[in-house]
Amino acid sequence: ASSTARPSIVPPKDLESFQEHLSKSTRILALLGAGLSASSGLPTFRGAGGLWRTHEATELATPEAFGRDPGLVWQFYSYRRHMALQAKPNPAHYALAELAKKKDGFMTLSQNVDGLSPRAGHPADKLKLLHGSLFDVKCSDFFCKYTESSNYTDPIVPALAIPTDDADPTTTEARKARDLDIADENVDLPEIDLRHLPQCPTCKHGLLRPGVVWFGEMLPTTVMNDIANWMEEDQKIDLIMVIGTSAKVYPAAGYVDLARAQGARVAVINMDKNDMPASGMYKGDWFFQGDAAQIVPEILK
Ligand code: BV8
Ligand code: ZN
Repeated sequence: ASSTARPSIVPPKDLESFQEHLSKSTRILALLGAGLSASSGLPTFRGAGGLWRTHEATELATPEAFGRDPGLVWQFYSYRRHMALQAKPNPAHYALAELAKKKDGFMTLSQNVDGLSPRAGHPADKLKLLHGSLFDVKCSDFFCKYTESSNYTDPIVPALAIPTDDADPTTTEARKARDLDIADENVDLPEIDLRHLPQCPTCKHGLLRPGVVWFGEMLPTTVMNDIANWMEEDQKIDLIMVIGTSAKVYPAAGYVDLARAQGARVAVINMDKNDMPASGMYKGDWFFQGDAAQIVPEILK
């Protein structure tokens, strides 16, 4: 592709005042959401084609859903693992990784489970994955402590291979179509035998589950503690960049107001002005509208 730099979409005076503040900032946070990976080809959640539009969120991203139908939930996550592995980090992932290497007091809080920030070389000690990762797996048995990180096997087990047409079998559409087929009962639904789902190698009877935080689950305590230590009361925070997120999911979204309470100025990078909740965050000091993949490298340059 031609390397001609696309014309800047950042208003020059905003860019200047932001970069002036950034250069003087020592303690900086970034809160990342699905919009950051949109340009890498991964669907967001709420937008058009978003995962919560094409799937029933509560039907898939909860412990109850896994208890009820682990095969369906694993198909959903196996499909997302497959898509995330096909995707590549975009210039915004790299620009944030570079900033993390350069600025000692910079900490990234990511809601994304797609593994793209780690693949962009983002220093691990400066990247807190609030909602886990598609590539971590752990035992679903409460007492078993088995966990595995960086499991990139695709499909994770043969039974979870993606259908050849790359179609996602867990969309509401696909499930309705199957239900309709079953209605004329000459279709045997490819029910997945639980024994063919990922099994725990340690406790022998637990099913492995995706190492993501589901709705109703606590965020990883180590992550919460690390962030609490970093945000210890007395230290001022100079800036929080809120990148590609509708900031509706808590406690992740709460970090914006916490940062503001410690003096942080707020820079919002989002494709869509209206999508931002009219929360405290909205009174951002800077609002850069457009594709994060284009804006982030520009404002961090
Ligand atoms: C907990 C992993 C309790 C799994 C995820 C009522 C009120 C308040 C809270 C609640 C409530 N009811 C329930 C709750 C709690 C719940 C919650 O917040 N629900 C919301 C929906 C109201 N939270 C929880 O359940 C959390 N746990 O509360 O535990 C507890 C406490 C103590 C003890 C025990 C239990 C756990 C939440 C974690 C859920 N897991 N992910 C998976 O991925 O499958 S959440 C998932 O959805 C993401 O991680 C992310 O957090 C969220 C999606 O948000 P975004 O990333 O922002 O994506 P979205 O599509 O919404 O927005 C994209 C944005 O980008 C848009 O603004 C768009 O304009 C913009 N954009 C698009 N393209 C671009 C772009 N911007 C720039 N460039 C582009 N190209
Ligand atoms: Zn186990």
